[in-house]
Amino acid sequence: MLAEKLKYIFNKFDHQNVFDSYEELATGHINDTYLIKTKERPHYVLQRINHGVFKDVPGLINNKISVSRHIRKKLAHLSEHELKRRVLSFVDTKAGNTYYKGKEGDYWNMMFFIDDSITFETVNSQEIAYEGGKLFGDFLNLTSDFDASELVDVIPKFHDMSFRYSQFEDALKSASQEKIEQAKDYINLVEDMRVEMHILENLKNSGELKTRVTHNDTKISNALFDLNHKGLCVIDTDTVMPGIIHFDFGDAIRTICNTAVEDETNLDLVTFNLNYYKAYVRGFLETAGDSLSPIELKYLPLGAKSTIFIMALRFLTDFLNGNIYYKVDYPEHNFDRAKNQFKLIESFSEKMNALKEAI
Ligand code: GN1
Ligand code: MG
Repeated sequence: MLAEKLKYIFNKFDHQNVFDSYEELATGHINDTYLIKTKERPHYVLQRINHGVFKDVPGLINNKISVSRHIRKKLAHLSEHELKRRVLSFVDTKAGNTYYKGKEGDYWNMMFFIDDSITFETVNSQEIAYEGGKLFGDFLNLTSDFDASELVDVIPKFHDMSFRYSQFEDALKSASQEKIEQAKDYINLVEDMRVEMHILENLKNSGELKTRVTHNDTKISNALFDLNHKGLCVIDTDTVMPGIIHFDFGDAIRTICNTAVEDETNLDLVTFNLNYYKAYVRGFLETAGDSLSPIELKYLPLGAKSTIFIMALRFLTDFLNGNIYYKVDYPEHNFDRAKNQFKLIESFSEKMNALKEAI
């Protein structure tokens, strides 16, 4: 039984609490995440890291812990209580390790659950967009003096467009004729956007856009808010590694400004909300602004477009591959996600001029 198993693993970690019950936190597409409730509190978040996707799990956990430690030092002026709500705190195992490796070769890590906090899958007010901007901007600002070369690349080339195109091309070679036919308009679109979608990678490779600590999964559901909807803490730091800031800016935009969830199938509901964009940009620049160079700033709108596109491309590729990467609820789930993201790009592109002005 899962409860027994989770209790067993929970008790491998160093705490004084009694396992009471668990809830699956099922919004992620890769790892398995559980809220572990204890009778006396605190509650914990116990997570099995997908080691098929993440090849160096100890390295990944080390990344997360070092970045949290760095942020904690920078926020040392806060009270202990406040600090616990503003940055993730990880729990070691009783054996003194940062993770527990189970008999089946699974890797588990655990952190404290932050009480009285909420997340949003979609945004329904400018205030949340603004708070999200402040939070993700602050993450970049607080880590801007962290030496990114100390972090391992948990997924090499994660946001390299050329890598995602080559995975897509491989998928085209092995996909069924039926799937290719089904996706043909989108396949053509991917081809049409090829040059524009490589601009950021070229600037990164030429050194014009610098590499620094980035989160790489800044969807709005990875921002924790307090009950008054004020930003608290950035979570899900599994993909923290060196990168350019544009995909952090962009992934927040991708999820904040979409008027529907990522897998909404009624595409009429999927539009790009310009007011949320403006609110997000305001918050983001308030906190990250000082640590951004003029060229980083200039390419933020393209960062948003490239992030929506890279997700569309990855979902489409996984659909063509027969769903080998993302968790899916039904066979066409990845195709529906891809269509949704392509629709968002269309709506985004119609508003591109206004978006540039906002920066
Ligand atoms: C995956 O598992 P989750 O939901 O935290 C993916 C992200 C995508 C996201 C789309 C390691 O993140 O890149 O943006 O799904 N993570 C990985 O919702 O591939
Ligand atoms: Mg994630």
